[in-house]
Amino acid sequence: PQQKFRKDYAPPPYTISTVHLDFVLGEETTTVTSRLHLLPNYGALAEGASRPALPLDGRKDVKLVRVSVGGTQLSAGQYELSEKLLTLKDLPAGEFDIEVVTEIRPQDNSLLEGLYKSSGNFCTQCEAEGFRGITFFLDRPDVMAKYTTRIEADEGAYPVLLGNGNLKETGKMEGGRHFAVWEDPFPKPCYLFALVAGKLSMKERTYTTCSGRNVALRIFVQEENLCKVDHALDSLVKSMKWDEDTFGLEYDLDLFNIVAVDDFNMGAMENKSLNIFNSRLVLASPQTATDLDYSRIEGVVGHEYFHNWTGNRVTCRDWFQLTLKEGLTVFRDQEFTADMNSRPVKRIEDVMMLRSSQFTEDAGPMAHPIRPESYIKMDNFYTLTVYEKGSEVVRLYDTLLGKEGFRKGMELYFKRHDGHAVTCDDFLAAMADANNVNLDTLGRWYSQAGTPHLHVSTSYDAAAKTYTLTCKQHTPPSPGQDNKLPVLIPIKMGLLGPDGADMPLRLRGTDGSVQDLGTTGVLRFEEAETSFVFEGVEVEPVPSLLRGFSAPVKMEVEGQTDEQLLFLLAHDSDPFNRWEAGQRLSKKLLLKLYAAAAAAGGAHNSQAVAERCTAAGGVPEAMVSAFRSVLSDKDLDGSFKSMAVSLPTGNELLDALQGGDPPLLHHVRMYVVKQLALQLRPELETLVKSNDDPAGEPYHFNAAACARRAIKNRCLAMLSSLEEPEITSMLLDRFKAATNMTDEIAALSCLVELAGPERDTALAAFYDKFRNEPLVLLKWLGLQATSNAPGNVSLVKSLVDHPAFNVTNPNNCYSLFLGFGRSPVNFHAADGSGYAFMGDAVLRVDGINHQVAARMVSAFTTWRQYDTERQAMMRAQLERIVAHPGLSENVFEIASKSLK
Ligand code: DPP
Ligand code: ZN
Repeated sequence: PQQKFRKDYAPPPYTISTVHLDFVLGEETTTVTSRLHLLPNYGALAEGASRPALPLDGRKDVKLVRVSVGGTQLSAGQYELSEKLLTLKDLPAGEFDIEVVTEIRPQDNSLLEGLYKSSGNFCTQCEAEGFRGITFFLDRPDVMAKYTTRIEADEGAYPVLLGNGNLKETGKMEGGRHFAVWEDPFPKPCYLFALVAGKLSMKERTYTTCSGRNVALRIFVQEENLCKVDHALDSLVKSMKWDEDTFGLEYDLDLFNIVAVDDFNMGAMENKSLNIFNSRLVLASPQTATDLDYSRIEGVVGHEYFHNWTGNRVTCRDWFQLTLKEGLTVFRDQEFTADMNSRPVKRIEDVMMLRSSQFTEDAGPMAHPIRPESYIKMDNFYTLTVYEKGSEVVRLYDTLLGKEGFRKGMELYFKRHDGHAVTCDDFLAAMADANNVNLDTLGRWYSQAGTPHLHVSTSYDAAAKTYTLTCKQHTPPSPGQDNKLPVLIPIKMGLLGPDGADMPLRLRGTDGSVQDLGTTGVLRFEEAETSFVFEGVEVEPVPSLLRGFSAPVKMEVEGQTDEQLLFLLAHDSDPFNRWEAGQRLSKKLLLKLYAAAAAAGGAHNSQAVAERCTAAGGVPEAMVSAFRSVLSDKDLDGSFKSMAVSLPTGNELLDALQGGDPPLLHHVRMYVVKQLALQLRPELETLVKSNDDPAGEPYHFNAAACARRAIKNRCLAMLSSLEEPEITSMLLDRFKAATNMTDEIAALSCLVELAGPERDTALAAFYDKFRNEPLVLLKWLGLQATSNAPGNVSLVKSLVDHPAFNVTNPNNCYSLFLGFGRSPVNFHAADGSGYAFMGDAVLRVDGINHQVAARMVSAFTTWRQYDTERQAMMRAQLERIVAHPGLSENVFEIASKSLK
C-alpha cells in the first residue's frame, strides 16, 4: 500500500466548474452518467510540452461503460484504466466537457462508502473518498463544483428522492418510474455530495432566520420512527439560532434535510442541505434513549449543522487539513452544548474523554499531529486527535484572544475564504491578523504529535511578598518526531488565599511594570522555561492552575500536597479545578494501592486484591470526608457531584503506569469504590431518595432533570458495588419500575456486573421488552460485551450468533466488539482468549467493511501499555492480522504501524 504525504500537495491539473449527474437506480444495476465541465488549471505550458493528463479516481467495483471527451466517445486504446484510476490523455486545449458512464451495484456494497442500500433504501456516504465508488472523478476536496443531480427510480419502492440543494423538477415516467432533479447553487467538493431514495416518512418544522428567510427543516425516517424525531428537530432549531447569536452565521438555503439510516460507518455526515445520520444519533424517546443519547443527539445535530459554514462554505484544501473543519466544528458544538446545558459539566465530560482516549492515542504507535504528515487510508485519520485535540487547539485561540477576539478572527476567516478550500495556516493567519498578535508558537500544535508535559514549581518570598511560578515544558518523542519545540500554552490560573477566596493577581512584566489580571488570569507560556512573578502577595497562596483545562497538557505541580488538593476541592472558584483536585487525589491513591497490590503478588481475584489494598492503608479518612462534603453540598449540581465522586478511568491510570495489568487495576478501582460506598452509605441512600423523580412526573431532558438522574444513578452504582442481596433486589425492583431508559439502563448496568440470578432475569426481561427496537438492543449487546463479570468472554462469543446481532451493521459491531475491547477483565483475560476472539472478529469483519474492522483492530494498538505476557499475546494477534492474505489497506495501516 502507498503512503500519501502532506508535503507532496500539488494543485489539480484541471478543475471542474459544473457536474451533472444522472442516476438510474435499479435492483440489479444502477447506471450513473456524469457530465463534467473542465477548466485547465496547469498554467502556461513550456514550449513543446503536452497538456497534462487527467487522472480520475475510481474503485474496482465501479464498472466503466463508456467515456467521451468533447462529445466523442473514446475507444479502449484511447484511455488508461486500472483498478483505481481512469487516466485521460491528449485532452483539448482550453475548457471542455467529458461524460463518464458507470455501472455500480449498491445492493452489494457492504463497505458503506459511496452509494449503498440500508434497510431497502438507497443512500450515500462520500467523505472522505467514497465518491470514487460512484463514478470516476477528481475525488479531492480542492475541486469545488456546482452540482445538478437527476435521480430516477421505481416510484412504488422509492417514493422519496432527495439530493443536495433545491428541488428543481419532478416527474412521472413509464413503467411506474419517477424522477427528481436537484440543483445545489453552492460550489462544493464531491465528498459533500449526497443522494437518498427510499420509502421514508417525514416530519417538518419551519425556522425563520435572523434576516427573515423561512427554512423548511425536514427529518426523514422509517414510518415507525416518526414519533422519535422531535428532539432532533428541537436540537436543529437551537443550533441554527445559536450560530446566528454567537457567530452571526445564518443558514443559506430554503431547505435543510436530515435522513436517518441504520447502516452507517460514522456518526453523521454534513452533506450540503442533506445531512445523513446514523439513526442512533437522530431517534429518541424517553423509553428508548438515555440522557446521554439525548445529549449526543443535540451535540451531533449541532455539529453537522455548524459544518455548513465550517466545512462546507469554507472547506479543506486536502485531507491533511481535516482538523481545520473538524477541530473547529467540535469546538463549536462543545460551546453550543455548554451554552444549552451546564458549561462546567460539559467541560469535565470532554476532558475525561480526552484524557482517557486521546492522550492514550497520542502516547502510542498511531500518534500523529492534529494535521497528519502522511496516511495510507484517510479514513484511519478521523481520530480523537484530529477531532478532540483539534478542538482543544481551537480553544487555545479562544482562551488567548477572548470571545470577542475569537469572533473577529472567525469573521476575517470567512471574509477571506468563503467558497474556497483552505489550510490550517489560513485559519491561524486570520486569527492572528484580526487581532494583530503573533501566534507562531501556537502553530506548532499543528505539526507536533504527543501530549506536552507541563511542570510547575512555586516559591513564596514572604519578605518581598512575591509569589513565583516557574513553568517548564517538554513534549515526549513520537513516531517520526524525536525532538519537539516548545508550544504556546495558555495557563489560566488563580491564587487562593487562606479563606479559599481568589486573591488579586498582579503580574510583574519583563520591563518591571505590573499588570493587573483580576482574579483569574491567562499566562502566555511559550518557552522551554519561564518564571512568572506575582507582586503584593500578602500570604502564601494555594495555586489553582490550568483552570477550565486551558491547554491539553499533562501538568505536574511540584510539591503539591494532599492538603492543598483537599483545599482546592473544597474552595476553588473554578468548578473544573475543584473536580480536578478530586481526580488528582484519587489518582494518587489508586496508583499507590495498585503498586502495593502488584508488589504483593498472589491471586488477582477481587477479594485477594482487596486484602492487599487494605493492608496498604486503604482509603484515607480525609478523602472520604472530602467526598462526603461534596455529596452533601446543597449548592452543587447533581451532575457535577456525580463526576466529582467518579474515579479516573482505567485508561487514564494505565497511561501513568508502566506495564499495567488491566484486571488487577480494575479490582483496585472497584475496591476504592466499595470502600467509599461503605463509608458514605447514608449519604448515598439519602441522595437516591431525594433525587428520585416524583411519581408520575414525565421525562424531561434539561440540565436540572439530568442532574437529578445523574447523581441518583451514580449513587446506585456505588451502592451496588457492596454486592448486598438487599441492594441487588432493590436494583432489580428499580429496573422493573423504571419509566425512562436512563433509569432502566442504569439499574441494568449495575446488575450486569453482578454474578447471580438477577443478572439473567434482568437481561432476559430487557430483551423481551425491546426485541423490536434495534437501537435499544445495541445497549443490550454493549452492556454484556463490556461487562467485567468473570468468564464473560464465552457469553460474548455466543452473542455473535444471537438473532439480535447482525455483523454487517456497523452499530452492532461497535456495541459488541468495541464494547468488548473496553472490558479490562475479559478482553484482557490472562489466557489470551479475549485477544483471540477479537483477532478472529477483525478478520471476519474486514471481509465485509474495512472501516469498521480498522476501528476494531485499534483495540490492540495500546499493547505496549501492558505487562509482558499480555504484550506478547496482543502482538501475536497483530502479527497474525498483518499476515492475513487480502487484508484491507485500512486494517493493514493500523496493525502494521502498531507493530513498529
Ligand atoms: N461526518 C463526520 C463529521 O461530521 C465527518 N465529517 O465529523
Ligand atoms: Zn465533523
